[in-house]
Amino acid sequence: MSEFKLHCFAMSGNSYKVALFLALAEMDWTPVFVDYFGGETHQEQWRQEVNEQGEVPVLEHKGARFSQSALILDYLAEATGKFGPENVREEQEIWRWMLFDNHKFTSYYATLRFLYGIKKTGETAVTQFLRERAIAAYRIVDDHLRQTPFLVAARPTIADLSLAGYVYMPEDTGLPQEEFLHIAKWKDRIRDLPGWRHPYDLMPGPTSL
Ligand SMILES: N[C@@H](CCC(=O)N[C@@H](CS)C(=O)NCC(=O)O)C(=O)O
Repeated sequence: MSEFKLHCFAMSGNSYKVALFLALAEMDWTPVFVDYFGGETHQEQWRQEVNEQGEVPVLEHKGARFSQSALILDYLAEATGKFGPENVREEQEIWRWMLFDNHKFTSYYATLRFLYGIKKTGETAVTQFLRERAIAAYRIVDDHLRQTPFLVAARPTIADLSLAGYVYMPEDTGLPQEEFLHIAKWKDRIRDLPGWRHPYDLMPGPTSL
């Protein structure tokens, strides 16, 4: 039996943050497919047995269950000694970027992708609003990456893995990707890390609706 189990599905960028950690760190892990589009995370039994918050990713390790990707990444860094901070200042910076990611960088982009790129709602006031917010967050990250190869250090940390959740997803979201040159180079640097794999190759389940 694998040391780690990750409840996830291919199109979940939040799950990819954790799957990417496990792949890059060469951990012994197994994905457990969650039928999100079939409503599994809304089922009472799933919520009771897996996550009362109704979300993936959920990581199982040594009989305990963890949810919230940032917390899981922090747990994994601590448990494995990989991709974590080397001092308190770095730890603070990692959390500053992971919180920004959860509130803005991933959050607006993932919701835009879900509506515009996956459900194909077409352009609406909501997608316009989400795109504006996503672009504002992307500009901040792009500007930051002008000065540094990875978000908080010269090496990749869990902050990079958190923000990388959705950046390799192929769906068109109408974001002007050509504007974000430093994000593009950062994506290449992460893609070049040994063990990197695309989300759709790492996690099970459909890759379109
Ligand atoms: N802040 C959470 C977000 C997790 C999240 O939104 N997961 C999505 C899949 S990518 C989900 O399970 N959503 C369930 C729902 O909204 O009903 C994290 O980083 O783990």
